[in-house]
Amino acid sequence: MAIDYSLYLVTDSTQAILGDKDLASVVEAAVEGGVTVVQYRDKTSETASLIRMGKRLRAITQKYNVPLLINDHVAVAQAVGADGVHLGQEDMDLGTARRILGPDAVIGVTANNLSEAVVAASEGASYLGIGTVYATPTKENTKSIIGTAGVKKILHRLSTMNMTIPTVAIGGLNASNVQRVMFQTKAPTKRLDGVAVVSAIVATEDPKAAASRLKILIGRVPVSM
Ligand code: TZP
Ligand code: MG
Repeated sequence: MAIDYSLYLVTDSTQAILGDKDLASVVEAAVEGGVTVVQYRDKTSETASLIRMGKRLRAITQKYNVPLLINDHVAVAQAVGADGVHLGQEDMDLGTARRILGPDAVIGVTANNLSEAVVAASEGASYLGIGTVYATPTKENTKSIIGTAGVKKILHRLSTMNMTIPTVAIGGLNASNVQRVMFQTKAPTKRLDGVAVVSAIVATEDPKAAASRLKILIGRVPVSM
């Protein structure tokens, strides 16, 4: 089944981003607004609580027929029946995750640079999360800010290598820059399949409206081009 990566929601359970809202309600509203993939990312909760919330998110994503991926935790993905996982460079290696989850699992990998992108693509990642595009308080690692130029460079290399792997950009993306990121990074045979956002949806009072606005923007060529 081909996945629509166009508006990829990454969750955050911290008070700073989620506030007092219920994560499952935010995810449901976001999916109603047009989010096409959900990644459950929770860096602090214990396994039991990850599984509890993961199961709630599984029920919601199943209802709307949207894929659910789990950040970092392959065992949690299995326990909740998620479609797959998203792995950073510091997480379980792709081959091991693939052996555990099987050939049909969706396994995404974060790529901060050209070599990480090419390695993950050739080792059978299902998609790449490319970033960090812009600095963001949601993830404090300013050394790997690559900008639109960095994203474009990676897409060009994948394009020249005829690598058709889906790609999403991540990091500091919001309604004021997603069009630019989508359209200024295009390579001859390769463009971003979508954008991944955390705070632009999770930190808003109206996640449904935020998602539907982003969805419109990413499909529309900016007037300035
Ligand atoms: N990986 C690179 S940046 C980032 C992740 C998970 C966080 C992006 O958060 P936001 O709020 O969409 O900038
Ligand atoms: Mg990780």
